Amino acid sequence: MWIEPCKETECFMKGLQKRNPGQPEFHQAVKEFAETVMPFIQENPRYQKAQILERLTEPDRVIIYRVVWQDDKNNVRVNRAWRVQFNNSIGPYKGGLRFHPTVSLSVLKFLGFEQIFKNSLTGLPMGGGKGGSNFNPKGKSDDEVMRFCHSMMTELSRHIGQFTDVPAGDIGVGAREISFLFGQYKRLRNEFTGVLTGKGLPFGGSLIRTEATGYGCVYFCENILNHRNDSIKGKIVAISGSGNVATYAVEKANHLGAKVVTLSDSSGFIHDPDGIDAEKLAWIKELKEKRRGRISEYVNQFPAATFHQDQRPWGVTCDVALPCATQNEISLTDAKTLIANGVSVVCEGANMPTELEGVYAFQENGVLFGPAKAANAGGVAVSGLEQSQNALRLSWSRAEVDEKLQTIMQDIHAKCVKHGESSKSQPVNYVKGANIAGFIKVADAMIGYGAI
Ligand code: NDP
Ligand code: 2IT
Repeated sequence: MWIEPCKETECFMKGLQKRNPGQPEFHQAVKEFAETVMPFIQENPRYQKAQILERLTEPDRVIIYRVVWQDDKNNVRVNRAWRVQFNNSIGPYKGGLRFHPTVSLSVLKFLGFEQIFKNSLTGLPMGGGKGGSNFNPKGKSDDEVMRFCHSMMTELSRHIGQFTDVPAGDIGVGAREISFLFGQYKRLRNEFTGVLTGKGLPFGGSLIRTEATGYGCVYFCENILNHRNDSIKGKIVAISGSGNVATYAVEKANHLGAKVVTLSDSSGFIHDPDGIDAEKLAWIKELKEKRRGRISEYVNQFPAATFHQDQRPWGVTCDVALPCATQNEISLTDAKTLIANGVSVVCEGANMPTELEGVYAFQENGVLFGPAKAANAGGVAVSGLEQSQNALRLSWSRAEVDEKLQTIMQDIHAKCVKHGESSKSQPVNYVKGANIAGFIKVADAMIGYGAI
């Protein structure tokens, strides 16, 4: 009997929600994708016949495991960790590890799902995966973080490998954590391979990987503006977050002549009308990377700025907004405020920072909206370049990697325009463009493999 696949997003989503109860973030990510890709699938019945959307939304496998470690007082502590190996049709699984108390299967499935298409957009041979733990690194000593990472890798090492699955950083996982994780992998396997990316420079890391997501996001924003015969130069920019992605987005926005007036963390945001220049940024990097401090401390150092407790920066008037903290940090209300204040471009440095209704509001009001899959792909792209360098046993210069990153972001922009521009007079639908362009490569590979 022929099983008719769903032809409508609504029908498809009903089934997906039933199969995956209690996973709202995963539902949200799939809905945004299915809404734009379903019409394309209908125009190309071979995708429908092969049930590609049904297959793509079911991970290859999910590994769930216990991580036991001891704190500084010798208490035994228990966390849960996951690795979602979503799809390896076009290359080994690739995607970050997140350490945050809010990490759940739903969050990691949304991230892993989006990673499939983001990685496809980069043009590099990388499948999609994501992992992490509900471990909270805040307030933990370096030794505690080390013991947690070593214990986590003891299990994770059975499931990853340079040709199988190559994790990297994400929220709460930076240079310190990647070093602990890599050290333990090397010890367990007696093998020095590019099993992780975002590694330190002395042990196989790539130049520009630290900067890549923030830089790439601003390059993508510049591409969007250039397509409209405009540029970021002289624009007022609001950025959220103050971690890896946010700080390097500030740096590149400054390089290109923009003025960044906000940053934030989970306690609130700072507004500096004079702009966060290179000197202030150096102070923030020291605060965040070395002292692991809070963004509120900025106003003690730079009194012209103000701190707004428990608020997000979207009420500040800006031309460009770059959400670089976490998922669902721009609500419909925030989007309406940004629109009312005249924002012209929103580019997602974080993953799924805009609620779906917010995305629709931006699009309906002519705001150029660069979705995460495209706009923050620079990080994983340079991870891919790190893998290439590891395989070749050599290191490229800063300039070489930066040039490749810029080319990749330009190519992604061109793919979005190809599949998302209906006419020259209409704004490009970057959501549609990114989803369809990312989908085609993965779907064609899957069809080639047969019913797997
Ligand atoms: P970091 O851990 O370096 O920084 C995260 C920042 O976001 C911190 O300022 C943090 O504040 C804030 N934040 C985290 N959770 C919340 C929350 N629930 N509410 C408010 N603020 C929050 O992470 P990254 O900069 O690496 O990641 C930021 C975003 O970019 C994430 O969405 C990530 O998935 C995405 N991304 C990261 C890439 C990378 O290469 N690192 C690549 C592509 C995307 P606080 O310290 O108070 O928690
Ligand atoms: O969301 C992301 O793309 C990342 N956290 C980076 C993944 C990677 O493998 O570099």
